[in-house]
This record gives sequence, C-alpha cells and structure tokens, in this order.
Amino acid sequence: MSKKIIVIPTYNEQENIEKLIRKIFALQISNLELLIVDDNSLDGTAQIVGELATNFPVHLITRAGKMGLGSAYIAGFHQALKLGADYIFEMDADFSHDPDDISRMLEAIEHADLVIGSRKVPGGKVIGWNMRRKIQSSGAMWFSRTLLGLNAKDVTAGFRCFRRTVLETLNLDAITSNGYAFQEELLYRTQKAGFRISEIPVIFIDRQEGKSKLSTKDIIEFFVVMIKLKFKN
Ligand SMILES: Nc1nc2c(ncn2[C@@H]2O[C@H](COP(=O)(O)OP(=O)(O)OP(=O)(O)O)[C@@H](O)[C@H]2O)c(=O)[nH]1
Ligand SMILES: [Mg+2]
Repeated sequence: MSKKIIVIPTYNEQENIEKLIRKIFALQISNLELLIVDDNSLDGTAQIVGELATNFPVHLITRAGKMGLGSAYIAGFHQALKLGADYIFEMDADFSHDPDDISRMLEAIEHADLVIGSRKVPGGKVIGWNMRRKIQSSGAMWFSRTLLGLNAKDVTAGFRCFRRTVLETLNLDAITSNGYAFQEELLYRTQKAGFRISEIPVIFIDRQEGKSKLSTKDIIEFFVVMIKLKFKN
C-alpha cells in the first residue's frame, strides 16, 4: 500500500490548523500522514499540532523562526522521503485548498509524476479574489510561462502531488527561491527533468481566517528568480 505524506508549512495558522487536520483525517484515506513544518509561530500553532499528533499520524518539524515557504517545503520534502513516502503533497494550511480534492489527485498521480490542483483548467477557478489580486496573479503566470516556457496552465499553484522519484531526482538544495517564486522554480525544474505533469481542476477559495504572508519582498524575488532561471540554467 503506497504511503502518502502531505507537507503543510505553517506560520501563525492557529485559526485553521486543527480544523484542517481533523478534516483531512475524516476522509479516511489509507496510509496518509501529515508533516507540518512550523516556523516558530507566535500564536501556538505548533502546540496545537503537537497535541493532535498524539491521536493522528502527524509529524511536526519546528524551525527557529520564519524562514520562508520554500525552505519550509524543502525541509519537509527531505523528511517525507526519509519517512518513506511514495507520494508527497504540497498544501496550504489556510483552507484555500480543499481536502476533498486529495482523492482525485491520488487517482491522477497513477498516470503522472506531478499532479497540479489547477485553477486554470476547465472546471477550476478562484473564489474571493478582488480584481487587483486576479490581475497580479494572471500577470505573474503569463510572465513566468512565457519566459520559462512552462507548459502547465497554473504555474503558481501550491496544491500539488509529487511522485517520490521527482523529489529524489531534483537537486532540492539547489532551489534558492523562498517565497512566491518557489512554486515556479520547482515546476520549472520538474518540467526540465522530463517528468509527466498533469493538471486537475480545483476550486481555490481565498483564505477566510488568519493573515496573508505574501510580502513585497516575495514579489521582487519572484521577478529576480524567473530571470535567473531563464539565463542561468
Ligand atoms: N513554515 C512556514 N510557512 C509559511 C511561511 N510563509 C507562509 N507559510 C505558510 O504557507 C502557506 C501559504 O501561505 P499564505 O500566507 O496563505 O500565502 P498565499 O496563499 O500566497 O496568500 P494568502 O492566501 O492571500 O494568505 C500557509 O499555510 C502559510 O501558513 C514561512 O515563512 N514558513
Ligand atoms: Mg493562502
């Protein structure tokens, strides 16, 4: 029976994390474990996870401070591989990604190496973004798809399922982007290595609880990293 591990980075997700963990395990998916990577959240997120870990198959990595989404995922991927995962998910803690989509992603990964929970294929969409956020996101996607020749439609999606071999093959520690650009860089390296990438439609709902961690620094990093990838690799 294949082992599935969902890696969830958290920073101040006290309003969401318990509900999310309970909802995921209520799905009763066999051989599924969670790996939470918390960056010393000030709001007690790690303590909540620690308590739930006594009842559910939940692993917790705690890091000393806020070190960014990308490095949190890389730490999580290394640990998930060590724990013997066959399939490794990326997922946000803020309920933008619907746990009900996990099963469909597991079906799709049978015929792919990376499955993207996509807002940009028929049936997929975003709920709750204002016009500004929509334009920002489309602009970033257009820019990186054009510059890097990415084939997937939703290139910034943070809801993904990787086959183990992908993360074993890529040199994870060579990934330098940490914020917003991380998802594009990981996708770019996956495509370049020749893996099969497929997209299934998901409905993405903007966070209802807690605060966004997206910063201006991340937006600047995004453009710098895209250009670096284009000309250095
Ligand atoms: N460990 C860790 N997790 C982070 C960090 N930054 C963000 N996260 C988590 O990564 C996930 C995505 O972050 P979000 O703040 O939702 O970013 P976003 O989805 O681009 O923006 P919004 O949905 O608008 O808030 C959430 O689960 C966050 O708690 C970080 O520096 N370290
Ligand atoms: Mg979010």
